[in-house]
Amino acid sequence: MPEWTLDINPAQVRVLISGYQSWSEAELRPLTDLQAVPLMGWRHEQGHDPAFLPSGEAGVWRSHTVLALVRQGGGGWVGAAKDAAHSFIHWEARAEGDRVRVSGTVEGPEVELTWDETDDVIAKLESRAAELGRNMHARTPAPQRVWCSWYSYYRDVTLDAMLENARLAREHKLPFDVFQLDDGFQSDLGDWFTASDHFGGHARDLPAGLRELGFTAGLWLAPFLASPTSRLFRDHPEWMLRGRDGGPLAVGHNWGGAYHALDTTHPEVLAWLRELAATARGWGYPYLKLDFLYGAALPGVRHDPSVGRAAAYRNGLQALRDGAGEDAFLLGCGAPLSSSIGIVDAMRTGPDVAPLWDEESRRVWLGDATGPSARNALHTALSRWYQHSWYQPDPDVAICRRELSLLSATERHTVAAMLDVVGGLRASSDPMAMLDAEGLALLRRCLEISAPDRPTTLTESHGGAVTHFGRATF
Ligand code: 9PG
Repeated sequence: MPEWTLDINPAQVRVLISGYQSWSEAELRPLTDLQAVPLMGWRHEQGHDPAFLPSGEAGVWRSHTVLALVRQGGGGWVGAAKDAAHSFIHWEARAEGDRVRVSGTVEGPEVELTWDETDDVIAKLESRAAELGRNMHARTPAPQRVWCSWYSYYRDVTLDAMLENARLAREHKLPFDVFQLDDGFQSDLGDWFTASDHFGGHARDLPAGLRELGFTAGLWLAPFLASPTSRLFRDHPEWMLRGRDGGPLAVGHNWGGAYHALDTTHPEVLAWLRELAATARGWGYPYLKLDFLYGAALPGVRHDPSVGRAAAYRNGLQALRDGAGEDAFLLGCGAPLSSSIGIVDAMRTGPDVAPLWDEESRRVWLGDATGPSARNALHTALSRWYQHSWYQPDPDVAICRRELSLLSATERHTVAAMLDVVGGLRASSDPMAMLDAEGLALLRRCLEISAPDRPTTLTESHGGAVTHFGRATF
C-alpha cells in the first residue's frame, strides 16, 4: 500500500473526494472536517461502497480512484490511477498532528498509482483524469438532449403519456434527441419482457411512434437487479449474488422492500444480460439507461470467487454492451464510476434532481447527501467536472415547470445554468402541458449545447459568474 507523509498543517488543507458510484457524494471540504457517514445503515449500499465507508473520524477522508489536496495559498497534491478496469482504488487522507498522511490501496489486480505535488491542482487533476480516460479507451460521443419520464410520472408512466409528450415537444419544436421511458413499464424488477398493468401497452410498442416524430427511443433498465417477487428470481435463484450466509444478498431497499443482484461471474448471467440488451435493441431502443449498476459490484459470495468485484462488475457491463451493439448509446446510472470508462457513453455523476432544493433533515442530520434534491445533484456533479474525459457526464434533469415543484424561480434558473456548466447530457422530465411560456423558454435554453461543452474551460465559455462558482472554490 503506497503511503505518503506530507509536512503540512492539516488546518491548511482542503480535500476533494469522489465517492465510488453515481449517487455517492463528491465534495471539496476542509481536511479537518468530518466526512459524513449515513446513519441509516440500510441505505449504505445505495450510495456508498459498504467495504469503504467514511471512517467516522474527523480529519479522515476517503475517496475512490482520485483524491486531491488543496493547500491554502495555492498548489497541492493529486492522487490518481493509470487504470481502473478491474480494480477499485481506495484513497485515504488523514490529519495526524502537524502532518497529513495519504494512502492508496488497490483492491483487485495491481495498477500503477500516481501521486503528484503540483502548483495547479485543477490542471494536474484534469490531466491525470484524462490519462486514465485514454488508458481505458473512454468513449466520446456527442452530448444528447433527453426527455425522461421519471421526474414527473415516476412509476405511473404510460405509453400514452410518452407519445403525447413527444408529440407536444415536436409541436413546440423543442430540439430533443431522445425520448426515454423510465422505470414503471415492466411487470417487476427483473421481468423486463412483460408489461406492468398500468402502462397501457408494451415497451416494444413505443419506439415506432417516437421515430415517426423524429426522436430516438430510450429505455431504462436495472439489468443487474431482481426483486424477490420476480420470475427472474424464482426461476434462477442460483444466478443471485449471495451473502456470507449463502442466501441471496439484499443489495438495497426500494420498490417497497429489499432487492437482489445478479452474480455476473456466472456464465449464464452474462448470456442473459447479452440477450436482455439485444432484445431491448431489437424492440427499437438504441439508447439505454442502465441503472442501479452498483448491485453487481458489491462485496459478496460469487459463483467464481477468483473474479474480484470490480472485474465482475465490468464483465457484466461488457455483456450489456455486447448485446446492445457498439453503436448503441449507453448511459450508466447508480454505477461505479471509473470501472465503467470505455464501456458507457455517458454517466450520471450525482444523485437525482428533485423538484425541491434541499432535504436538510436527510443531508445534515442523517449524514446522507445521496438523496434526491437539486442541491445534492448540482453539488456532486460540479465536484466531478474533471470526469468529462471519462464519459459524457449526466448531471440529471432541469426542472422548468412551476406546477408540482417547490423550486423558486431563482432555484429553477440556477439548476438550468449549472447543468450547462457541467455540460454533457441535457435532460428534462417536465410534462409539456405544464410548461407556460416562461417554462418553455427556460427549457429551450437548457437544451442549447454551449461551445465548448466542457467545464474545464469555465472561464472562456462562461465568464465571471462561473469563474466564481467553479475556480474560486479551489
Ligand atoms: C427509477 C429511478 C430513476 C432515476 C435513477 C434512480 O437509493 N434509492 O433508493 C434510489 C432510488 C431511486 C433512484 C436512486 C436511488 O433513482 O437515478 O433517474 O431512473 O432510479 O427508479
